[in-house]
Amino acid sequence: MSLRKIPVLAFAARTLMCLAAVAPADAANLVINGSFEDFYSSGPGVTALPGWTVSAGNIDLGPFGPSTPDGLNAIDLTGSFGQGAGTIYQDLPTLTGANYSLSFYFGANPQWQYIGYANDGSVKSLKVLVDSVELGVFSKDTTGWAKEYFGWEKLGLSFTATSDTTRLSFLSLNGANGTVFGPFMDAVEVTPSGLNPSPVPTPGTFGLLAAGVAALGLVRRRGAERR
Ligand SMILES: [Ca+2]
Repeated sequence: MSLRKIPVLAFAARTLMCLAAVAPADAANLVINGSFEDFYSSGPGVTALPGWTVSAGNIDLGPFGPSTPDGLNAIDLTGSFGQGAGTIYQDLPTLTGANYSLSFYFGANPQWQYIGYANDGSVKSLKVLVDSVELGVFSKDTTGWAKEYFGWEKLGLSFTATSDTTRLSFLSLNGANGTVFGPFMDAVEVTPSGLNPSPVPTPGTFGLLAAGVAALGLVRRRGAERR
């Protein structure tokens, strides 16, 4: 093998490795502070949260008892002080055309039956948005639940990214007229789950693929010339 061929082979191998790395089997969570264990302040009425933007109302963050699905903290997406329904979002780094799995724990606050603050009904609901697309609305009826039973359930969803930044939003649908009991959430995870069967190549990925194929062709042609 000539010395000149080594960089070409290395480049081709790197290119193929990059393409293979699009959907690793055990990819890391793209969500920062998805379990709400990191915080500036906990308790009722939180409006700032590491990794997230609280873009409407406020949230209640803290330990909500031993049933919390992951770590110590979870959030009630309907906050306190009559600020209405809370909304949080996070912008995730994504690859256009790639598929992603989203999971999170969803629960509901039953404490309107035990604490005398304003409440807007037994059903607690949240909406999930990916950019402006609604991924789902999820509800739980808390009637008759014990004070510290939150009905935690792990939900699994999926989406396809349409740009290199994807905004993941969670909106409480409770909180009208200053009511303060809402949907709970914890342990938000987003991981790559593979490319679409017919992805639309972006200029970047198409260029990378073309460069890899061209490099392999160059190696093959040089091999033929040597024979
Ligand atoms: Ca947590």
